[in-house]
Amino acid sequence: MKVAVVGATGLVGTKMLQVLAERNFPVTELVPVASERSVGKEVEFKGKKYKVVGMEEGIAAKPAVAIFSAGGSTSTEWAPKFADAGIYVIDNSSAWRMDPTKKLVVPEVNASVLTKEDMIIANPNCSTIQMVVALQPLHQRYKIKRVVVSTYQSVTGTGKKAVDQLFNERKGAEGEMAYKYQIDLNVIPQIDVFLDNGYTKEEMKMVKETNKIMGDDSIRVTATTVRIPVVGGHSESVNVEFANDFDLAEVKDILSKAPGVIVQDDPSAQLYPMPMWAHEKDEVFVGRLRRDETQPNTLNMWIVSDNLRKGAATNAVQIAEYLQQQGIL
Ligand code: 2RA
Repeated sequence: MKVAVVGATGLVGTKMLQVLAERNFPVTELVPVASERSVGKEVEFKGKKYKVVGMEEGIAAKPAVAIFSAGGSTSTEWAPKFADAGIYVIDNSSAWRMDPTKKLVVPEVNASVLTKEDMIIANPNCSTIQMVVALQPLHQRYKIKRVVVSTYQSVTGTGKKAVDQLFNERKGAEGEMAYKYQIDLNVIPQIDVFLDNGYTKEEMKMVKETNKIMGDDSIRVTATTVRIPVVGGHSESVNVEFANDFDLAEVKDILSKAPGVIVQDDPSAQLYPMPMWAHEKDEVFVGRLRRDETQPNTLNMWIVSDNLRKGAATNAVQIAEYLQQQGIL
């Protein structure tokens, strides 16, 4: 199958190429697409070199599917043009996520909403993806009423410029700033811009996207999203109130059997999820499972995942795999 990766030279685009190769997605020909300044560069895929082409050329190549990670404005402009040419688009930007005519998909949770009419499919925000993978199986059993989440997000979530800022600061070197403040030896309680309600855009993404993916607007979500000086892997402290009481052993059992989840939870061995262990893994790691003793039916948990993989590239490739399994691609 001919597959285009739009934004092929960026951090997420590069990860998409890696994940497509590793998961053996049946790519017969790769069409790497990027902005004008990257056209002509080469990217490597499965030991072969491919020349990066521009948008028009990407459409003319007629891939079956285009996986986009090129930013919101590029997606707004170009995803419909690819779709009009009969090319399925899986888009990693925020451009289409809350569009009521587009599906927002985490395959473990709601792949079944997809039909062959969905020419543009939205890939959710990284911090939302890893949370809903762990919440969905518990929601099915105990029905979630409310979620309070605080995130600890790594700098790869911002992009290459932020990674450079962190390493420059560690070396004591000057360089461009991705953040308003120093990130090394610091914690920044702001991800994306502030909105009128005092929350950041990232926080409201976690609220709205969770409701849309889980298909349940009755779940109340409140979030505080925070940038920390970790290179890769997002962590989340999640407090979940259920309508029904739960049994902790059963929670562990449900999560251990849930698709895409690995439970790492053994206080006696100091075993819990950490970004360094989630690195280059496709799963969502869950631990620190314990009852919130301050109110009934409430669970505390700690969720970690590789934000460039399950939080972006892997989730997008899994959507493509699902379309292929369904005979849509
Ligand atoms: C971040 N959620 O970590 C973003 C990336 N999509 O900043």
